[in-house]
Amino acid sequence: MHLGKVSKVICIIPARDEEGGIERALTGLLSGSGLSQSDFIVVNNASKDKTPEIVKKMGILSLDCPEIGYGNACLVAIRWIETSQRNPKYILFCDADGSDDPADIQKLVRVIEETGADMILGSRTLGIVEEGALSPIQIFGNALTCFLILFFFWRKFTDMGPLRIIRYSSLHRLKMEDPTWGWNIEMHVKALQLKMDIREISVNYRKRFAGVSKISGTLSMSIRVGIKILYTFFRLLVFRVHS
Ligand SMILES: Nc1nc2c(ncn2[C@@H]2O[C@H](COP(=O)(O)OP(=O)(O)O)[C@@H](O)[C@H]2O)c(=O)[nH]1
Ligand SMILES: [Mg+2]
Repeated sequence: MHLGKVSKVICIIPARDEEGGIERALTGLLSGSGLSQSDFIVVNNASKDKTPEIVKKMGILSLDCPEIGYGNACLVAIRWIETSQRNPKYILFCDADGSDDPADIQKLVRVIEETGADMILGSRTLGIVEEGALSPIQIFGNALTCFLILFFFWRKFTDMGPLRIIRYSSLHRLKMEDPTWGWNIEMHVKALQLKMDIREISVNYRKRFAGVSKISGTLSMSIRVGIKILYTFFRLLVFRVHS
């Protein structure tokens, strides 16, 4: 039912065990993002709950990814887009837990259209963040990564948030491959190395509607994710993939 439909923007939503809040999150996105039902792709992997069933019941495309990992889920969606007859202009990444403000999606689309930039990142540091929505370790990790980018690339960013929009043709040039939590930093560093036009706008952020965070939910996981992000950053600096 989705094949052949033309979308200017396709929004990829990785989701894992989000049955408690995904219906509310998607309902908000459908009414407030300016996108239509067929513009969304939810990618589920390893969910032990009813996440995919809820998504399908809402008439939204739900893809299954055989291997766990945020990056793997994004790659499955990108491959699906390539093999479908859709040829979007932009790809947007958004979380499934209701943390993002749907109105910010409209803002991201408007700004990338107006500026002609390659990628627009949503910065929570510049926006309104509900108390407790970001853990102290997440705030520290984001600040550290922004400092590293400033140090090595001489470019100032204020957040490493997941809500972002990128030109589809630019995304292709990045040859994304990280299977897990290195995904966002890989996108950022490769785009910097290719001297793409990257900008930030303010976005709001709130606590997830339900369930527990898989990334920042526990200290040990936060540390593991942080190490993975730093490892990905330095690996990309050393083994520069692009000419
Ligand atoms: N497909 C997929 N999605 C995931 C996985 N882990 C987390 N997610 C999704 O990625 C988004 C961000 O994860 P979340 O747990 O909220 O982390 P945090 O907000 O960064 O602390 C949510 O939409 C999750 O459902 C995974 O292994 N596979
Ligand atoms: Mg979250």
